[in-house]
Amino acid sequence: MLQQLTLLALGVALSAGAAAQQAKRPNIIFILSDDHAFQAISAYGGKLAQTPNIDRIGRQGALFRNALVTNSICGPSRATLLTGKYSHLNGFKENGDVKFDGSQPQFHKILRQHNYQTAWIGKWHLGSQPEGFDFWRILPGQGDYYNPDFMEAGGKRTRVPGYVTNLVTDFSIDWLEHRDTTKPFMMVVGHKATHREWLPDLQDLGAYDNVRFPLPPTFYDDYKGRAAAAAQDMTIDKTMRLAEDLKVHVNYKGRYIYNRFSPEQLKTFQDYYEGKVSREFDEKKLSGKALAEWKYQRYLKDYLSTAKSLDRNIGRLLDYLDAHGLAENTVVIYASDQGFYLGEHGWFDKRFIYEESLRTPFLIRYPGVIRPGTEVKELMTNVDWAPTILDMAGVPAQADMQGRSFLPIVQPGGKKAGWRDAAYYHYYEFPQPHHVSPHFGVRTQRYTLVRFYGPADAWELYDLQKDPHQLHNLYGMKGYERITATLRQQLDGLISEYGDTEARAILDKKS
Ligand code: SGN
Ligand code: CA
Repeated sequence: MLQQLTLLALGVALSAGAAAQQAKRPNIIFILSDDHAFQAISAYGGKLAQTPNIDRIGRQGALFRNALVTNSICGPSRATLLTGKYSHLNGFKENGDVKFDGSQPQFHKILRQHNYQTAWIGKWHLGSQPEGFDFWRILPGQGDYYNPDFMEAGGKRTRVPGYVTNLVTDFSIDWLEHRDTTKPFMMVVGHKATHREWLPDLQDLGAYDNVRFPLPPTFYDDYKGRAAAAAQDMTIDKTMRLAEDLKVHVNYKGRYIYNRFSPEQLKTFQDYYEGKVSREFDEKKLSGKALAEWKYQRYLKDYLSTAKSLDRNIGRLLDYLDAHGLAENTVVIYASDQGFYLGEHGWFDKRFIYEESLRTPFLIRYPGVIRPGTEVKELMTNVDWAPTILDMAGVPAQADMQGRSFLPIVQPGGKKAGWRDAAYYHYYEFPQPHHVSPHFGVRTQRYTLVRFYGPADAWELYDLQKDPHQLHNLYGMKGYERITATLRQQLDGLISEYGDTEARAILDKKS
């Protein structure tokens, strides 16, 4: 009897403890933008633009210098966030026509089982509809910048007047306003910005007109010794379209994105792009390098003007948290689905294992746990995102998730021993839309070793310390035999660890 009573008392004590623990469980907001390059974020030292609100997250928390993605395109990155798994296991390797299998385990479903209220708002881009959220309201496909359609559970699809970044923020705040306040929450805010074709909000048109951006040192890369880089179709010079991308004499009637504009929106837009940009283009009569450089300037102006609204809206969300007493107990993460080229190697787009698209911005504010101004150099990848979020909620990660919680390495006095010293990457989508040869590889603090397969069938090796711009492929060069063998061993180990049988077969067959 006594024993029973003691057990009972213990049970009460435990559940009170669990309740206290539960009360402390943080809310989590994951802001996930699209194609936003770290070079365009001032917290990363980028000089191109000021991003005071994104910077604020890092200043009050941590900034990751080596946050890498495992497959640098949109859908696959989101599928990895949801599942904590590489593309070959979650089944979403390319954007294409594939549909994400939403019946599989995902981090938000686990949170929901543990009493979290969950939502995904904004860009989703996974072909199928979200499963297992309390609420979702998404952009169909890539979504539109102006007067976009939104979809909700039950298939309701409505066109909403306004600019996409403002709307996604409005809907996110609206969900917070109406949430069940007895539960902690996890919300993903998925932005379309800064995806191609880079349509800024009307108020930001011309925001960078008086700026001349420096050409990246690799703008005129000749791709010597790099067959895949030479074969791509993603240069500003040749691939970027004057009309659709840079809005020079757009066929406004013929393009569906402009058919969605209201007459007032269209007028403001045309006043700028016809009256100013296209007129300047006509007057200059550029060709050759001068034209490529003009395109680069216009690209950055549109891209950064689109990002300006993104930063402003992130400020709006942070202000909401402040004003409603939520900032202290809410983790805020800002990340992009991958990095992006802003003229490096002459490119826009992403896909390659090279630095600008491999590394993605990642900043996190976690009051009371992460010390303000923390900088993390360890290799973290997007398979770590789901296990980390579960860890923050005090929930064990599902056993077959392939990442690890990074909380131990980001906390004061962080335990860095035993953290990964090499990250694995595998990109698949070929040939459309940018003709980037599939490849897999390994990235350590200092080196990248990559195996391209498909039409460009070759190895590449880079020493990031000596060659941060990755112009010199050292593979097969004298003096690099030992490091190549070490990296090759690491690559083999990772392929086995993650169970990438396709990569294994390619290595076994051809090398
Ligand atoms: C579209 C773009 C491509 C871009 C992909 C994938 N072309 O196809 O430039 O690489 O999306 O982007 S566009 O003419 O339609 O803009 S992702 O972010 O969704 O992976
Ligand atoms: Ca993207």
